[in-house]
Amino acid sequence: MSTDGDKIILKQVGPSFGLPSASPFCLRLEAFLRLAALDYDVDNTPDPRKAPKGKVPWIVDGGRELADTHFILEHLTRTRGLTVDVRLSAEQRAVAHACTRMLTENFYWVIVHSRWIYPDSWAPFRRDFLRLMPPVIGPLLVPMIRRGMRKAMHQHGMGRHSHDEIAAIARGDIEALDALLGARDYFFSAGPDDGPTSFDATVYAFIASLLVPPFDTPQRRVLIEHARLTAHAARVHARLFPELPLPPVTR
Ligand SMILES: N[C@@H](CCC(=O)N[C@@H](CS)C(=O)NCC(=O)O)C(=O)O
Repeated sequence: MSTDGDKIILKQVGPSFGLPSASPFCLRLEAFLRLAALDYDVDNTPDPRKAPKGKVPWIVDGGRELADTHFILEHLTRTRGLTVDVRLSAEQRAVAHACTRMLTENFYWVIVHSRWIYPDSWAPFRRDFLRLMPPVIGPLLVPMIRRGMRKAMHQHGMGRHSHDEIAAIARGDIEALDALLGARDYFFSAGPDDGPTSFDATVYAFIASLLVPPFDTPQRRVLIEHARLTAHAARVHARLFPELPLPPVTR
């Protein structure tokens, strides 16, 4: 960890499943930091209870703690005068905003279901997740976290649907993103000079989080049908995390 007060410190859940973080929100933020070429150090902490809002990720910037990816992206864009999104029109920003909400408030729970709830993926997910936990108390904490996830899924509403209905909900979000991307390399790009924007980083984080962990779930099978979207995730990953080649996607 850096002692340099000017460097951003990213507090996040550590790497898992071949991705830089087990958490889609942490992945969103780190992808953004890299896209914007900001200098940062990572502090992998598995305990969201230490976070200002009890959730990961959060950052320390100039000694100040800041939570929530939405507010962090806004803060960094404003304080660093970032230009990663300048090529987007007002209409494109509005669509990106709505789709970001779809990913963070709806699709996130599709991912949670595929990891914490879907019966066939539970054993392999538990095995991988345990590696992020402290050795002795980890196995005791995991059932408690799973109970909390079930409760949160129920309160959100996603947890009241059947597995097939959750796959149908995932299909709606996936088809919307796939249609919006079309044959382009990056969202809303008009040609080869248009690189990724913060929206590409966000879509990448949530799509890769369902795609890469090798848990065979109905919603992941739906995603694998959409080659343009999965290729987009691989493209963004290769550009932003070249040191960590994406593991081959297996069924
Ligand atoms: N709105 C937050 C959501 C972050 C979030 O839900 N993080 C999850 C991990 S992916 C978390 O910390 N969950 C722990 C909990 O809810 O207790 C953001 O955009 O940063």
